[in-house]
Amino acid sequence: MASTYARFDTVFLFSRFSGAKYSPSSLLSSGFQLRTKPASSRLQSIVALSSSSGAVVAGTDSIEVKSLPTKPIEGQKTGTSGLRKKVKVFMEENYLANWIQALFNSLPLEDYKNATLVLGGDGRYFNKEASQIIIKIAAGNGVGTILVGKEGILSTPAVSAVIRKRKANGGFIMSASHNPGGPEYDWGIKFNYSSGQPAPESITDKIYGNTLSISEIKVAEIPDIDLSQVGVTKYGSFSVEVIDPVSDYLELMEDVFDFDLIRGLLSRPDFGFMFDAMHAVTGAYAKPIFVDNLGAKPDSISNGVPLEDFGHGHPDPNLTYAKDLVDVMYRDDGPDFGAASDGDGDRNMVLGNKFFVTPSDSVAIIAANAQEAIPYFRAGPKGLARSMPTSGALDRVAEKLKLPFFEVPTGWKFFGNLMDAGKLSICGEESFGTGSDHIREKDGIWAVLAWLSILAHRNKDKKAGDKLVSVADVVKEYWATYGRNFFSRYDYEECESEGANKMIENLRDIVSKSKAGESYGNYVLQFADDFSYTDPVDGSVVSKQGVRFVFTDGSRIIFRLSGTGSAGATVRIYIEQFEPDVSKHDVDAQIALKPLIDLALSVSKLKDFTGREKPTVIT
Ligand code: VG1
Ligand code: CO
Repeated sequence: MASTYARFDTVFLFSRFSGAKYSPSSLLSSGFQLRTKPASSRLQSIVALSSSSGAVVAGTDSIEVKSLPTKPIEGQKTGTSGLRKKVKVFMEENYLANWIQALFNSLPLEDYKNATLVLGGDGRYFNKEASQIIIKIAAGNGVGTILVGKEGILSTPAVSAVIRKRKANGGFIMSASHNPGGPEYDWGIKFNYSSGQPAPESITDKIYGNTLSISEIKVAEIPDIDLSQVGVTKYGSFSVEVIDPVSDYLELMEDVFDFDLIRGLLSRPDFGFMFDAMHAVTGAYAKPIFVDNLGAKPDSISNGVPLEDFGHGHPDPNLTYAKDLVDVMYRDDGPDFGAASDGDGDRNMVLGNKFFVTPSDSVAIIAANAQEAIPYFRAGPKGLARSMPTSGALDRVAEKLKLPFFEVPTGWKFFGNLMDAGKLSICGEESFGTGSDHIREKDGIWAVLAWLSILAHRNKDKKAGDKLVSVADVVKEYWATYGRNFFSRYDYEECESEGANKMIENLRDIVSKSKAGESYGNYVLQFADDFSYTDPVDGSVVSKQGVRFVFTDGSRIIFRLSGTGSAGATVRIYIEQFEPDVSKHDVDAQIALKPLIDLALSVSKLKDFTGREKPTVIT
């Protein structure tokens, strides 16, 4: 039997707009069987109050916290970025609740007791129900305040920004990011810490450990919170504040960038702009930021309404899944600048007219231009960093600008410590992730504003009729200065796990026997290893982060298994080759890299192990 115990005296406060909508508390019909007081008995005790933030009604009552018995559930180990599974799995009895309770069981008491936590997500299917579950368990564990985005909406970068601005102790992000959403697809949850950064492995390992021993869930018996209006709802010392998802984030962007400079570019009749929100969370941000604040035309935002299933789309901004945008950008009369973002708004793809900017080049170009084009970097970046598989373009910028440089494993959580220690300003991943220490997540809209700043800066003295400096001009000038790092990634999605694991095991075996100086076709091996990383700030070590073959001319082939999929195994192969000769910079990357790609396929015996003839996505 579940035991019930009263917590504290409770004051009810709820928005004037939503007061009549209370329903008895229910977590999930399939999940919890809570005995709740009838709503009417609660409503009788409500006494009207008023508050400046729109919260207007209060009364006293006592919150009841119920201890629900539960059993451990296998497989709740977080991957590269939080826990991701099919939504049907998360909807199974206590699946989400167990993980949330395990999280509270893993945190030091002072990190959540009477503390403030943030909650938001990308608007995907199941977020609304999940919000209520998380709020009730947070209240049940003694959290003081939950700040939640209206309708449960907050982009991943916005969660990070809100945590930092409001000095919250952490936050939950309800998103499976670039994975598709809807009843048949994916759901995910991630926890970020007080600096706004994704929880480090020391915490996620603890959470996983606790999911294997959990026996009770503490749930506050409070009604579902109305998330449709900004305002405060209070139960005793627990309160839920529904916040506007955009304003804190927009304020931060105004601090980082010169909005007047960008407005000057976006309002030019000779500059065409297009942003594809892919029916994902940046739909909520694009119009207020690009149109209302920066003067872009309303029709420059496409797929701008966030939908629970992303309009049946795959909200991954790459050449395959953002095809609508790519088609428009490759028209002769297409816009001069185009960009897209992913499910939760942390990724970005940048295009010029008939020109794709690889993410590895993008971060290098932003870093090379940051000081002159972006006010936040006026004093120059403190340091630069990239994930291991990301091309070495950024390394060359760091060298030229004489900046500290770091190579970390895949996943944004590895950048945060360096930023907190003041060693890192700008960083990126080849997987369409770019960002800086303005927050502790990669940031899609930030990257778009960074590119617009560079273009605006380069074109600020151009008169009507002058030819504008284009995206392609900026990239080619960069290649001419630094050389070009040809880069491509092949993804083989949802392979059978067994074959994929065996392939990686075989590669590890090859690596362990390899010797410098060995020939691989026309390439000579410099070294091969399975990447491991020691955090320069806290000394923590992670290993097995990707098998890499590095050749004497700087070329690399790298193999990893994805840590964000929800079914089977996704194999990623990363291929890179440096070309200093300007006359060879215009070659198509797939042609330039063909010998290395063939080498990667033959060394790994990918076809034999996985049965796959072709990748599902090439970027
Ligand atoms: C992928 C990317 C990685 C990124 C991660 C989260 O991980 O490769 O660079 O940080 O997704 O991005 P993996 O393990 O599948 O390769 V997001 O936008 O999905 O939070
Ligand atoms: Co994402």
